[in-house]
Amino acid sequence: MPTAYKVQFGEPFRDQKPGTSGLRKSSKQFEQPHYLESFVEAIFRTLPGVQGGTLVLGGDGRYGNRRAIDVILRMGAAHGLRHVITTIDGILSTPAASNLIRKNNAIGAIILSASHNSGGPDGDFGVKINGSNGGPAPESLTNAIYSCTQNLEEYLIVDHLPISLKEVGKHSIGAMTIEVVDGVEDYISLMQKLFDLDKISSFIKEDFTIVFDALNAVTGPYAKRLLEDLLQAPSGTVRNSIPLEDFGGCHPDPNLTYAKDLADLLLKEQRYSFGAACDGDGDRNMILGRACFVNPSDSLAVLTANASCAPAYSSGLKGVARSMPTSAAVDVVAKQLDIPCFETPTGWKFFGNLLDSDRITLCGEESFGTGSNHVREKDGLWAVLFWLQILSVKQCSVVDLMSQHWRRFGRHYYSRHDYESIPTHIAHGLYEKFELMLPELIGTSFGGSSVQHADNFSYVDPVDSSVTNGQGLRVILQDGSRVVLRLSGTGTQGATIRVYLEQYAPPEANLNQNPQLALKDLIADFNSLSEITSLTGMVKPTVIT
Ligand code: VG1
Ligand code: CO
Repeated sequence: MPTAYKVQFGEPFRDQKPGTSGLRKSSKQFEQPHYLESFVEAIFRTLPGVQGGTLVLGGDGRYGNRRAIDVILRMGAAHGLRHVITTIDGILSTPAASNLIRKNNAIGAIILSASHNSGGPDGDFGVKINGSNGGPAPESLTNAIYSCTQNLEEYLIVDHLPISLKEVGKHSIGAMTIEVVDGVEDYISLMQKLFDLDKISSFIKEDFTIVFDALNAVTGPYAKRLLEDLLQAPSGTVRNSIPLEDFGGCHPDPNLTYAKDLADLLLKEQRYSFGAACDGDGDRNMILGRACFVNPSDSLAVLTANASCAPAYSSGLKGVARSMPTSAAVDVVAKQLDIPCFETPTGWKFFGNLLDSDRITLCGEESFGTGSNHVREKDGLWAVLFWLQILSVKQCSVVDLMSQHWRRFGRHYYSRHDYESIPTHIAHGLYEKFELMLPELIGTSFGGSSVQHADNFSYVDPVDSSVTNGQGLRVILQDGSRVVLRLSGTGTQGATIRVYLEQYAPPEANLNQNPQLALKDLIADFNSLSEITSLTGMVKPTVIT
């Protein structure tokens, strides 16, 4: 039995505050001596059930994944974990990790990923912590982990050579067993339970061509097995399918800017009927049809309206939820279905209580995230299958499904403008200045309507009554349009300002406008009030979605 010993590192690291989704920093920062260890020590001191418990461990394969797995195994053994479940090559998507936690009654997971941020020695690394329900740790836990790091000067570890992750098998470090499982299998069998894959398979064989871009990140092996083996899509359907440490230099963020090759195939060349991509850790999805981009807020609304097409949801939905900046497209559907619709702060952790208490079945975010009660994370490939399932039942194209949807429910024109890598003091200054303006905005004219309500969103969890303040500035207009301003909690360089714009057009209105044109008055009024161009020195956003 290797003996546990303490390593002292002197000054505590004061900057280990988890953001929207775990601790995310540059790979360089994580490579500082003792940096990763300090955060992991805080997790092991704080996460309930470590002594004698089972932990799920893996990541999206980015640079640093393997080293972190070795360190966490050695520290886990020192802290008395009984069992660790990890995967071949340590490759594990975020939704698959959530499933493994739930299947194995684990105390939680440590997921090594900076999600949609770039990877490699010059990119980002991240450590996400999930709890025993399978979902991202709630704020109470991440706050406790952070405060633990503030006084931490030492950590507990054992010496051990790296465990081979090349094949399925069992190993041990002292009393702790390490089970290397195939990270893909359990996830695939979950998908087989939720969807009628035969139906999808026949549909895509009838001249409905599909393409998927894994962006050299974690979903490659999952998508290959699902789409090419099970659905029998032609080989090569899954592009960039091998997870690479630096994602081949690309940004594993499935949007029109960073998944441009895929977007060109569908929108410009119009070579396929359906296209999709997922992010670094497999929890996000982008859905495209021939000449049709599906806005993620609309995607949640479409899944909700057509949920009964999938066997898993054929008996109806308990309710739905969306994050505050996500458009109200799903609200309109929920109203027609007569089911509850909740509005939560940004970040998947806020859906956990609603899912656990069975108040909702589906939920989503504008940031290309959709999911259901099958796990406690957003799930990229699940969304892809769900879309294919609906299309296979309706026997229609993406563009037809979208236009039918808007004709029935109306359309929420929607866009998000991101201003990335802004000096922190400038971004915070702009935010604070706009917050101070909010009370005076009420009653004034804005974007062709007038301001009815303006505040900084605060959330009372309907299940445990916990309160979360300061979740984004909202300006709500008389006609239901909204402008929301938030600062990102996932960036690693300077600050990122996100501006979310939304305007509703009823079923009888013109539903085929370009969103940037439909929203131009809102955009112009926000830009001039916030002085975003002069304050940031940027004439246009870095990314427009
Ligand atoms: C972003 C998104 C948010 C999402 C979060 C984590 O956060 O806006 O909706 O939950 O990323 O996604 P922020 O604070 O940068 O806006 V992921 O794919 O990192 O797990
Ligand atoms: Co992600």
